[in-house]
Amino acid sequence: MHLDHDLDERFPHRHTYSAADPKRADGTRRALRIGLGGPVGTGKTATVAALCRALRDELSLAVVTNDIYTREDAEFLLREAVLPPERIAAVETGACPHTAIRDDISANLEAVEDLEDAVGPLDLILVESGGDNLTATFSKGLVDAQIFVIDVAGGDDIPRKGGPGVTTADLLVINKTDLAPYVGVDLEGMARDAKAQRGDLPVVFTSLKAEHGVRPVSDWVRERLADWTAGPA
Ligand SMILES: Nc1nc2c(ncn2[C@@H]2O[C@H](COP(=O)(O)OP(=O)(O)OP(=O)(O)O)[C@@H](O)[C@H]2O)c(=O)[nH]1
Ligand SMILES: [Mg+2]
Repeated sequence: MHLDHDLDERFPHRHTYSAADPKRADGTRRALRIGLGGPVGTGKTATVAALCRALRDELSLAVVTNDIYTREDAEFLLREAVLPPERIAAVETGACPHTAIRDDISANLEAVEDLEDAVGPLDLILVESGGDNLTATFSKGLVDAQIFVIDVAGGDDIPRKGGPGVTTADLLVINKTDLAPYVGVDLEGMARDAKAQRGDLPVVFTSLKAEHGVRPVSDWVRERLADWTAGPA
C-alpha cells in the first residue's frame, strides 16, 4: 500500500507545499522543491536542462537526478554545463525509480539537504525521477510540487489513459510537439483528453527543440516560487 498515493486520491491537493518543514534550521524559508516525473524518454532531463538555462541568472538553483543503475542524466547536465558541477547531484536508485521518490525517499532527501548545505541558500531544487510509468508520483515529503512530463511520441491516447501522474500532477507537460506531424498525433484531442482528466489543473505543450520552448514551464515555476516565497514561513 502506498499511503501517499491513497491520501492523494482522497485528498488531492495542489501547490500545498506540505512536504517537509518549509524552514531551515535558522528559521528562513528553504528552497522550493519541484519534482519532474514521467515515462522513459519523454524529455525530463531536457526540461531540467532548459529550466536551468532559463532560470539560472535570476535564481539560486540545484538539481538532483535519479537513475536506476547509472548517473547518466547528471552526466548529461554536467556535459551541457547547465549549472556548476557542485549544484548537480545524482542518486542511483538501484530499483524501480518510483521507490526512491515515493516509498523510501531518504537518499533523495539527503541529496537535497546536502545541496542546501554545500551551495545554499538555494531558491529552487529540481528533482528528476528516473523514467517510469504512468503511476509514478513523488512523495509530498520530498517535493512541494510536481511536474509530469509525457510526449506526443508516446501516442495521443496517453492523457486518456490517466494514472495519478496525468490526473493529479501540479503541471502536466506534453512535450515534443515538433514530432506531432510525423507520428500523426492530434494535439487538440490530447488537450481535450487532458482537460477531461485534470479539470482546472494546468497543461502545457512544449517543444524543447524550439528556442525558448520551455517558457510555459519556466513561467509556471516562477509563479510557484512567488507563491512559495509569499507563503507563511
Ligand atoms: N524532437 C524532440 N526531441 C526531444 C524533445 N525533448 C527531448 N527530446 C529528445 O528526447 C530524448 C530523450 O530526452 P530526455 O530529456 O533524455 O528524456 P528523459 O525523460 O529525461 O529520459 P529518461 O530519464 O531516460 O527517462 C533525447 O534524445 C532528447 O534530445 C522535444 O521537444 N522534441
Ligand atoms: Mg532523464
